[in-house]
Amino acid sequence: MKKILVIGALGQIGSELTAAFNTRYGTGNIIVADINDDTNRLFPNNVFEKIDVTDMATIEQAIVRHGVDTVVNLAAILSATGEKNPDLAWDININGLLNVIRLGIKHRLDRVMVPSSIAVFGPQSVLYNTPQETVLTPNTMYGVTKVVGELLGDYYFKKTGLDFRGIRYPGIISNKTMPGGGTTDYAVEIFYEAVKNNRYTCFLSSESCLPMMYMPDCVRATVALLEADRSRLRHCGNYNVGAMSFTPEVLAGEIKKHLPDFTIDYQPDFRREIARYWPASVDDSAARSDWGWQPEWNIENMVADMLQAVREKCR
Ligand code: NAD
Ligand code: AKB
Repeated sequence: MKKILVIGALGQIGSELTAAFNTRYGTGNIIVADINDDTNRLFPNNVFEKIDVTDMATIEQAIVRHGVDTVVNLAAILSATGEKNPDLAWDININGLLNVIRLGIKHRLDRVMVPSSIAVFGPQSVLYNTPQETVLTPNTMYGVTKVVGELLGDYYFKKTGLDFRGIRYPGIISNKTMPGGGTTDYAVEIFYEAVKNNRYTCFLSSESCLPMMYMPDCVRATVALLEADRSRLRHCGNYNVGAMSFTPEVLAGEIKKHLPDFTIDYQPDFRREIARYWPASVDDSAARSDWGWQPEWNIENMVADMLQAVREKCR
């Protein structure tokens, strides 16, 4: 891993993962790419490439021009947006991923990372302590693309030796860049509404329990898997990782400890149906034993930290 191309670097995860890469590997070794321009000047000191992940030629030019040996592809359409535009979700999540895989094989890249999601699970999956290896019958196009992505990574690893890696992220909670059209987005929005208005109307129901993770843990997990010795990895793109699980009601209760007048009400929409078949918690024993996964953040310290950060942002 000497030169890393991060595609989709301006999104919720990319904006913080790329900053961590800059610190860890050196800004000169990280090529920032996105379909959008870096108008917010998130990465003024990195080389920036405007790349549409569905356009293989522009990715290949960047790989060759910069001597890239590792690609982290974060470009995706998430669950809620994917239900509104399933063709676009397929195009970006699958054709984009195939471009990265094909170029990884052609240019003999050291490794390729593409995240998966708890969205791979569906009505036939066990909902509590969901095993890594289980029936995967997602009922969203996003989930379908994530299952196919995991299978493609596994297939090309076995056929060609391409070192494909991925984590099934839970809902990611963060305060730098807003989430981009998912079902777990409520767990970020709630903090901004709590700080600004002391109230929040939730699009899930009070009892929708989902696995979640705070961004510092997400970054640590991603770096740990990326750096892990391949010989210790028994899986490719489908590592379950857990950190905390809660319902909107429990999260609101935790926020109330800091803001006693905070109130929540519920107007569930189509996203409640998506959440219904996602796990409440996952069994991440493979990640723990293969690459030492261990979460550091729980609901209590995450809520305290989020409220402080969002208060400062909204000042
Ligand atoms: P995001 O929507 O916040 O960011 C995606 C980025 O990709 C954006 O900057 C967008 O401009 C860019 N992009 C979109 N289409 C593109 C294209 N055609 N070419 C190049 N760039 C394009 O998403 P995120 O939350 O940062 O997710 C990153 C990855 O993690 C995705 O694979 C997602 O499925 C996965 N994931 C995220 C979460 C979460 O809670 N954030 C949970 C599970 C899995
Ligand atoms: C979404 O809600 O779509 C994402 C995810 C869990 O993959 N946050």
